[in-house]
Amino acid sequence: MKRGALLAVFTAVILMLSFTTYSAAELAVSDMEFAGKPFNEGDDGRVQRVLLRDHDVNSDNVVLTKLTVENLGSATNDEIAWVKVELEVNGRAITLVESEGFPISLVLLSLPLDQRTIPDDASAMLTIYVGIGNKIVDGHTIQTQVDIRYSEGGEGGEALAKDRYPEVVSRTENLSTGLNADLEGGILNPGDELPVMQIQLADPPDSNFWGLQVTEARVMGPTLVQWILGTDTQKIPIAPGQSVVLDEPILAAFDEGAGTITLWASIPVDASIPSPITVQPQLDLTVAEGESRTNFTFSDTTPDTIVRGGFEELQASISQGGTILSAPQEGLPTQSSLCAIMTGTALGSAFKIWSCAAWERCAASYRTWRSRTAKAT
Ligand SMILES: [Ca+2]
Ligand SMILES: [Ca+2]
Ligand SMILES: [Ca+2]
Ligand SMILES: [Ca+2]
Repeated sequence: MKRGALLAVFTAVILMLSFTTYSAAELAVSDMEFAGKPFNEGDDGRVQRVLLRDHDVNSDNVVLTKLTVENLGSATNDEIAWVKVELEVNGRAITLVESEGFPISLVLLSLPLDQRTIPDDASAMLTIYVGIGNKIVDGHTIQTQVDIRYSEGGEGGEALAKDRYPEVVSRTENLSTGLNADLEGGILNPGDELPVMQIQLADPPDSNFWGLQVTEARVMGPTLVQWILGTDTQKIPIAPGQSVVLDEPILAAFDEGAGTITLWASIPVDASIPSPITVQPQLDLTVAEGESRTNFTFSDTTPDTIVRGGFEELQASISQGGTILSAPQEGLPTQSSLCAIMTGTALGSAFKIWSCAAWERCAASYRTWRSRTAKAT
């Protein structure tokens, strides 16, 4: 063999040996398959965890030398407020880097050795956190990929870990809302306070701990009506026709929960109602989740009617829902007392409290009684 050929073989062997030597340092780097909940505007949290494990026959520590983190997802840096990479070794967490976006390329050599060393046959956890900005594109994703370079003894190595489950950004306004269609329209008399609209609100799973609060409301409807907005435990009067910022927001739903906001119409006892008034309000709500605000408009689909109370309106008054009436009462005959007297007479007993069903039954008996009386006279 010629001298030149021998040299080539020798060089090749040296190269092979050096390559083998280079890949001998082996740090097991594995993505922990962290899957977070969707991020709303302003949310933050972890997106990827990577386990770094030294497990070999040598007794050398592993020293991290370079770190690269890129985002393979569709979210741009405009949607990301910050990125943080943390390394936890022996129960001690060190922030390796904080950045305004991706990619991160970091030479670790300037960091003290104890902050980037994984002791022989020990493990460490690398965690990537992101903070989400306020302008996001719904459905965009964050999928990080970490590239780690390290040395062990005199050798070096490199490993990649790609986040198996991308995280998604989701706009706060994706909270689900709906008008309760089961709330029927009915009749309102002076003195009544009845629910006329119900809005269901739900906060889908997210990375924050905020529930939903109504912070501002406007009701467009008859000015005669006194509007009350709230829940079973929190009721706030709302002046008609103007946007009202609530001093005390109404808690509509807990984080990732669902709840109902009710609009009651209260008719003053002394209201003058020369002719029936239709109540079909429009309700504007501002719903806050943390710092995010979303506006919604709902229109009542089941109108109610306000009519003057009294004997002649009895037939129109029977569709009230859920009212509890006490009867009989002294003084001028009201619908409830008349009805109680009629039914009481018919059944030969006295009734103290009328449920909705009893009220309708009583109204039916009254109509029967009236038609019989009319026939008899
Ligand atoms: Ca080792
Ligand atoms: Ca993930
Ligand atoms: Ca949410
Ligand atoms: Ca939430």
